[in-house]
Amino acid sequence: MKFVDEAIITVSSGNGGPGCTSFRRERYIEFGGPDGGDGGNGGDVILRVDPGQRTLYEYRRQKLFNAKNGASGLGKQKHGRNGSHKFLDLPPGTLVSDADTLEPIIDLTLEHTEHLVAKGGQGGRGNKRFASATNRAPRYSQPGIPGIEMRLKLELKLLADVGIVGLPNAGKSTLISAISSARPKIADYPFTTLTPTLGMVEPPFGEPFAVADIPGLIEGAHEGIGLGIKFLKHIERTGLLIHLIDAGGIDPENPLESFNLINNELAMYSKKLAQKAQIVVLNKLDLTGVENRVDEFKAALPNLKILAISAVTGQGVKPLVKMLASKLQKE
Ligand SMILES: Nc1nc2c(ncn2[C@@H]2O[C@H](COP(=O)(O)OP(=O)(O)OP(=O)(O)O)[C@@H](O)[C@H]2O)c(=O)[nH]1
Ligand SMILES: [Mg+2]
Repeated sequence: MKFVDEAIITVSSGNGGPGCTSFRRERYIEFGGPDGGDGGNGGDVILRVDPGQRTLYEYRRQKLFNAKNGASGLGKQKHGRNGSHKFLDLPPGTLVSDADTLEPIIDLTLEHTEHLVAKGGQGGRGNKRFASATNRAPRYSQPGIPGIEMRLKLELKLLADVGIVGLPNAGKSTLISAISSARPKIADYPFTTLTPTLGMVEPPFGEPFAVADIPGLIEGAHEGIGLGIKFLKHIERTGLLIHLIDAGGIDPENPLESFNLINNELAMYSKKLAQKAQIVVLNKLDLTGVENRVDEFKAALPNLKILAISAVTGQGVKPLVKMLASKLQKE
């Protein structure tokens, strides 16, 4: 499913440096002519497309991007140095708009390489430029033109790398809250989540990746029962699934009941979903008495690597993130 990753940032181009008022001073010449140089131009803010980037993650962390100011002009007709440009590297597919008017500015695609969004202010002219036949010694030089500040809204349609599947109430939304900055509603009743939420996860190594929390699946989801079917379609395109199970709900008589139910729903929906790599995760390890259930579950699936976590206390969550990162890296 395509999700929208968003960031609002502020960019400002550099101020133009002021022109200089100065007069030549040489030995034996009492009144030298004007020799004040121009101020440097302020740097521009330029958007660049970087095909290697996939998320706006960086732009959620850093919010201010300034090009440098132009330097003042100097005597002896020296120009001030131009301020350096600020380049922002963005992933292809980023829609950039003015955050205040919501007017679109540019939809960056691979065909665009660079796009100037905020031009730097021009440097002021030095007094040398104002010399004329009637005014041989102008005492006037221009100030630089100020740069422009603007707020940009960045939006990127993003494909989730990992989908979390499981029964309602398994703790899917709690898990995405534990591993990303997403904050979906969490509550102790089924069908709390009605629409998918996307969270960006920053693992200790490798690239940030996007995880989708979708509404819980129930028996008959593939036939359209519950909310499931609408969202099964979307997780078909993720690289990896987390199959999340409430360990407290494991039936000692039939430990794989809910695990099989979900897998059956996935398989009935599509072969592709059934074959997708899964990480099986037992949640709510903090509840008293669940350890036995975890053991029973593991004993029923001896050949599968199964993680046990508590999305609430964070136990086992870091190893899960590392495992996701390394599986995604291998893809
Ligand atoms: N004790 C304990 N409770 C948990 C844990 N994870 C989630 N819960 C609780 O389980 C309930 C359901 O959590 P959610 O995250 O809303 O579950 P969900 O899978 O997103 O549910 P749906 O959106 O309805 O499919 C909430 O009361 C959570 O506080 C856990 O690790 N330990
Ligand atoms: Mg939920």
